[in-house]
Amino acid sequence: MAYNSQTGPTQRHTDTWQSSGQSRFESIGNSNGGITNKISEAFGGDRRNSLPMYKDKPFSYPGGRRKVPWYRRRRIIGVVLVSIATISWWFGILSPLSHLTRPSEKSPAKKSQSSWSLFAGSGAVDWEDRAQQVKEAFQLSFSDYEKHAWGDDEYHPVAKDGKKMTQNGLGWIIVDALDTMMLMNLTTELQHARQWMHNNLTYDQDHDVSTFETTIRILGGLLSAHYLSNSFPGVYAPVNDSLSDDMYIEKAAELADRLLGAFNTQSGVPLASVNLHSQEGIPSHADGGASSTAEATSVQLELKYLSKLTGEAVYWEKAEHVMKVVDDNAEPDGLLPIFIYADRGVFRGNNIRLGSRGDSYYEYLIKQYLQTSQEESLYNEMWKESMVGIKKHLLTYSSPSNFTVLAEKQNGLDHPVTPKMDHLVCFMPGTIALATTGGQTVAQARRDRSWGSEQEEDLIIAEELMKTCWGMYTVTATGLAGEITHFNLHDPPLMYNDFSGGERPTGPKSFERQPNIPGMDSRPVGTDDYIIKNADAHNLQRPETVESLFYMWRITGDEKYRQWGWQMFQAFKKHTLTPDGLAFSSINSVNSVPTTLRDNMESFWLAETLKYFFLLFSSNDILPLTDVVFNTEAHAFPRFQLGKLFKTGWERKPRDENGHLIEQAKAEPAIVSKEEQPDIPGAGPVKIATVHLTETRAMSVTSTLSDSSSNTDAVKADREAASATAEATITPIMDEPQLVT
Ligand code: DMJ
Repeated sequence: MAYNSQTGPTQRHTDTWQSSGQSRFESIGNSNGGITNKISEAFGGDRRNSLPMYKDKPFSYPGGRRKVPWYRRRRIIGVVLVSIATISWWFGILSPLSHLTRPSEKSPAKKSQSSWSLFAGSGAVDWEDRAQQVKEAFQLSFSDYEKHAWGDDEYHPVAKDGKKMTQNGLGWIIVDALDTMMLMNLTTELQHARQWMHNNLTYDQDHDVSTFETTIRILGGLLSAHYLSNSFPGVYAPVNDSLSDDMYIEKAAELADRLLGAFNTQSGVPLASVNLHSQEGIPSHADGGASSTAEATSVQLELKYLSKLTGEAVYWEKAEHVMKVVDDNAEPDGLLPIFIYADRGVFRGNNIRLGSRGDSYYEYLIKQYLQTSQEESLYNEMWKESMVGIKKHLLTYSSPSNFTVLAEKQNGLDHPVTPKMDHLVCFMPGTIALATTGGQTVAQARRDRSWGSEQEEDLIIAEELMKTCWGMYTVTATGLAGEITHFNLHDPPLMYNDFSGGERPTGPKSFERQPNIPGMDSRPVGTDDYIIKNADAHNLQRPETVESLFYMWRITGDEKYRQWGWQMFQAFKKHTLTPDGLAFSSINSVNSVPTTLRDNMESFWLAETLKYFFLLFSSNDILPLTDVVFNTEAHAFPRFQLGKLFKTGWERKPRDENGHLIEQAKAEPAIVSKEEQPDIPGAGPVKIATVHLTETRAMSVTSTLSDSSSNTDAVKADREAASATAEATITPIMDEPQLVT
């Protein structure tokens, strides 16, 4: 499966891929479901018969018992509690004299609870009710948006207004939320969304969008909606409208064809943005025109699934080829700098992190391996290499409590670590656990012959990092994490590889605070380890920690992860609710109560954060981890077999024992002039004109970039500013609603 950089988005591999020979849009126009037939062929006809266990449950699952939502119930509950307390007091249960009459209540057994005693005995917890409360939070957020900004791509829940990216809007919020509505069985909301899509949604709009964000949120949302509605007919919010379920895949294919324009570069690495109408790629306005590594390498699950669905090879090839270009750089220990030039496919600078711009590269390595049913071993190999690199270079320990920290190397692997974690890094505990067991429970995986000390070790890393991410929540005044957390380290830093096996430091066994007694430290556990700078203290309703809690719960079965999630959900309810009590917003500081709202609802609040809360509290039978992969925006795709139509179209270049390419010592002369390498001391301004683009309109943006991104001092300043969130909260495209990667 050779990559052809000249292959345009409309060119099809009709012979190889058994296309109908018609344009897709012709076949889509056929309401008899030509595309559906193709799809069921691609997956094998029996797919629809293999429904999971929860198929037997009623549609109202998992809740439906409660008619009054929690936000209306609060007052009722308050009245009931006051009444119970009064009656109890009257009859002596809480009476000051009760100890005289009810001594047996003070059983010693009640005192000897585990370190998680706050939650001990939680067999009685009604998790279905908690899932129902998450569903109600979604309904609240969504109905407020429906009422005040329907069809807009951004929403301000305090001002009660929104904004469209384009005249018609791109469905940024609606499409991202489709599969959450399905999983929550929100039929009315889903029908409304489908009607809007049918009447309004077109991607032929003259607008520049982020290649990555549009792929993970919109393409991912459409594909997941297609998967849930077609593979589980009648299960997830079955709708009763006249619209075809093919709508999702038709729009997905149309959108993907437009996005492919971003891949028409000399190397095949996609440009940061693309114009949906002209289908021309556009380089980043910052970062020397380079694309983010994570962005270029986190479109593969979506495009490959689309290829599998449609039988069209072009999406698969374009996405897969990026992986080859990246891997041909043979970066040491599988750790990649966070920027890559789309023209030559070489990295820019030496900044290495698993936070913004780096994160989902690693996530998509292991998920590509799982997506194709573990048939493409090279992605697993790449993931494992990265894990070795993470252990060797990035894992360190906080002082004084020894939380495991997944730090950054901002100036290359030979330089000291920067003890900083973006909240984004918190996808890692769950992803490591997923990689370790392949999605099985630990108990199941331990029975496999392939299980050994490496897996046990990785599982401990997952558990320890999970603690670290949870600590980001417990140390703040609101119980919510800031955007970025710094750590105090030991001096000199203790590194993971300084220890072996059981000698490794571990974080606190418990987060329980000491009672408020003079002389005792009653501050939250980890207070001296965590540093949250004022500029980093905002909370954007991000999902990564609850995402990991969901994986950790499913994989380990340890209920503390559900309990942490419940505490976190309550903190969101308490501190991010708008003054009218009808919506939720991101907030300015996790350390000041009462909170001030940023007046923005991110689309991933609906697509990811609330979905993961819902799944964490729901039955494990919903979307078993052994059957699906979630994309980086929490959209669910099925795992599938390569089958006859697909195969891995590339091989890794051979390396020596040190990971260096054997043929040419890291040659492929990536001759990068100083002009183009602002990370090199003394380098001058960057001209985007030096990015050699094929068929793009890049030449129209030849202006010299502003000083702030073009010289060494400024780059350093930029890096510091990253700490002040500039990189974690980007707005890469002008006139576009805030996009947070
Ligand atoms: C989401 O859009 C995705 O999870 C992405 O990979 C990272 N940023 C946000 C959520 O924080």
